[in-house]
Amino acid sequence: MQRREFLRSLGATTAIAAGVQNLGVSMAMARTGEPLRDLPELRSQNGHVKTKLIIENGKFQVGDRVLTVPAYRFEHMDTGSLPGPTLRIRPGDHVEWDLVNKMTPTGIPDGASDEQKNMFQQLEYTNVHVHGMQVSPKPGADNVYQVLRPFCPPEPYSYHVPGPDTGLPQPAGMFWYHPHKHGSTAHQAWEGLSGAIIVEGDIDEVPEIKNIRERVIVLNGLLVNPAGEVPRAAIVPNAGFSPFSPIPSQPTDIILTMNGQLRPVIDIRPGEVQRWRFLNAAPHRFFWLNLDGHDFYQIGQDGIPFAAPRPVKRILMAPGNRAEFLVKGGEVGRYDLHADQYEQGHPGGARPGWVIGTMEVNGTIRDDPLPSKLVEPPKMPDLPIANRREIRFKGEISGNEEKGEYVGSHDHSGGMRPPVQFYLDGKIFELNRIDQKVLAGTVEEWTLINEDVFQHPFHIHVNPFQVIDINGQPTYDDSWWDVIALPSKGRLTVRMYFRPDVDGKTVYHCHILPHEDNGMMANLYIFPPGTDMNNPPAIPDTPEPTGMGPCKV
Ligand SMILES: [Cu+2]
Repeated sequence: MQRREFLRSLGATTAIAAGVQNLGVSMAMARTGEPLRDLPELRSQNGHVKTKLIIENGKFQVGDRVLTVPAYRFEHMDTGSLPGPTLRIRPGDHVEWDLVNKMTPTGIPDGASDEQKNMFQQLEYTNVHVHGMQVSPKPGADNVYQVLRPFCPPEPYSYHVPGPDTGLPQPAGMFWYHPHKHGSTAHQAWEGLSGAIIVEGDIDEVPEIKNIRERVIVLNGLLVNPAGEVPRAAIVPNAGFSPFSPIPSQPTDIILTMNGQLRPVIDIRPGEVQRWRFLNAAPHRFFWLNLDGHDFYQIGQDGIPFAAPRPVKRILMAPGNRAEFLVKGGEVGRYDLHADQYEQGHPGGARPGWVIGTMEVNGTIRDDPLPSKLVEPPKMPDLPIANRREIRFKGEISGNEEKGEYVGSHDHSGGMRPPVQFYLDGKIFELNRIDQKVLAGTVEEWTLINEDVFQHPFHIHVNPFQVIDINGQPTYDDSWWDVIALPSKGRLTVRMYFRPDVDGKTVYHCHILPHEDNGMMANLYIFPPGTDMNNPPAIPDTPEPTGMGPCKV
């Protein structure tokens, strides 16, 4: 099939599936409208958390469906939670958890090999990433190169959350954890494997915030087939051939949930101020949030607080983004919370609009104050720009006819070449190719060039960044981000400070997780301060994961 015809047929099947999706919503009406639930939580005690993070298959009622998916639980919990339970900590805490993988395959086994490829594979292999946490990426800590096969011995992870003693404490806000095993990241996100990490600190002491009702809200995009399982092939709702997989997909449906619920109800009193913390844990879908009749007073982005609340009508959340804001209840009534239709550049068309929940204003009138100022946000150090880089994003979608330069030894060695690939600087991910070498303690500017219509969201581990310009226009905005959607066929420049006390090998990638799994990821090596960057030491190879299949069934 010619490329253009293929894209046209993709558009057609997606349109059919959109109808199926709407049908799914109306059928589910009977089960919507439950009060928004609070997720289970584990709070650090005396600066410490020690638990197990267990993944186990379970059954979950979502709308009128029963989903069979793997879910996270902490050691003290009897059953898993969809999405996962919340971890609540403070700067300076030490977190230790052992990851336990009891995932069992649903659907067609994928014939996992132990070779890392840039395609969907090893769908029950996992690991865990603490997104936005400014902790070491080294083995034993936030190491995304680790691979834990099912029913193998638990994998210990331990994180020293930067405290005030570092001079650069972890900001107080919302972060999150999710699987980051290359090849199964998207699949496990479609299953809802994700959980919030709340870091409490200075902003929690702001008088107008301190005692108000807080809601931790995890948005998921769950991809389910009629059996209530996440199919092993499709990545977008379509009834035919999936562009992301070599095998035909099943009819599927994406459902958007808040804390695992379809269209839940959030109650608030007239004049009451609540604090809502939103995480977009969906692998592929932007949420363009707005609430009928109400403004949002945004107090933080990607876990990093603002100096003062910013009133906004809408907030755009790319996959991986967090937005924290205050909402003040208006007059008694019901107000829908929307994820508006959004054109994120997908060849299948705009993602359709959804009502994801409802706010119900009821009860005794009060008049809670909104804060006028918050806290002192982290400052970009006044250092010369040590390096300027350009990173190019390009995929075999969005109307691109030509292919990028094909680099990637694994796929040359006889492995199946994925049908669609996504490139950074013309290359697909390669475990032991170091793409960028940086020096801890320096400031750099990276210009991110998007050659696609698709708004690839850039994410980098460990250190957040500020956006200096978009398409050459200065932003004059001191917000910090760890995920930023790139403009269609455009560019933006980010300024990053590589904190001096964290070094090691880690990654940057597109946070559209099917793009990441299909190659749009690269390695970053952060050398410790004092390294001679003209003659840096050799970097040892990251060992390939060894062994195949589960340890036992
Ligand atoms: Cu992308």
